[in-house]
Amino acid sequence: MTSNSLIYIDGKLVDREHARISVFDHGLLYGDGVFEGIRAYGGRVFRLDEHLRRLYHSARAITLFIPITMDEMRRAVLRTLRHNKLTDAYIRLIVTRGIGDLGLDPRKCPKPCVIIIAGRITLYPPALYAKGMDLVTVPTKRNIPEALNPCIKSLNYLNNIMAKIEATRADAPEAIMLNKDGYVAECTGDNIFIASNGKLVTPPCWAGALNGITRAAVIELARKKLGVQTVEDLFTPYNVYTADEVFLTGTAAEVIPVTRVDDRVIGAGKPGPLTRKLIGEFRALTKREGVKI
Ligand code: PXG
Repeated sequence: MTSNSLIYIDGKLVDREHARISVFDHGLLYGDGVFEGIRAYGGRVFRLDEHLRRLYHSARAITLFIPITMDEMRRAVLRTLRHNKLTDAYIRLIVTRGIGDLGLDPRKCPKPCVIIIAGRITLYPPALYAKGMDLVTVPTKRNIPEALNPCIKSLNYLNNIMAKIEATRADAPEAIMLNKDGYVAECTGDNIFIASNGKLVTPPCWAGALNGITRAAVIELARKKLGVQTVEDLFTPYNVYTADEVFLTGTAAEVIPVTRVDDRVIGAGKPGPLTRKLIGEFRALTKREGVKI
């Protein structure tokens, strides 16, 4: 991010050095808030309305009232991008519960805080797309939906951070997280797909996966563009080890091949044909779609 970047806070664009929030903000004190990670490609914001819908749904689920309408939020995102002269960018949208006291009660937080940061994105190295990445299954289980539903993109990412630490210790860039029943849920910041016998499978959201925007786009592309049967279903690590192809999807990663999981070689040990086609289709989609900045 450049040093002169402008951050949107509650309707104002302020210099990065002056972009501050209170130590009494419950976003900091309790991880009480929601967020989105969005990307712009070539002057267009990819699936902006889908991201906004998910943000407002996450907020509703935690009874957080966002003080501006979705339309105003859309305009605020575009304005922040324009003022930062960004055409290819990563956009972090954050809504915190706002300033309260040193107690959990959100009723003490009268005014949620809306923050929009637009900057550059850190991507996986290109070599990983050519060779495929190594994953490990980590001991930390995905949050159970009955406690904190993984469909809520909340500011409390400790569950994913614990898993990420475990992956890093095993020298892997991403972790497979299982749900409490031992089924594959997702990764720390990406959704997972397996391909077996020409069919694609991804875990259903109720099994502990975020309703990924890239995931939805890939399901659509696989069905409509490639004519590949794509279903949401439960599967286990065994199904991952014995799949023909495995890949991850996410705003930062797009579509990224996986060629090793827990020391098992996946398929032929290199990115498979379906994965490669989807990488191409997804990149083409990001070039032709999106809300103009
Ligand atoms: N699962 C989780 C837990 C996520 O946080 C995804 C899946 C993929 O969803 P989308 O909608 O992006 O296809 C996410 C999204 C980062 C970063 O900086 C992480 C995400 C998005 C953007 C950036 O690591 N996670």
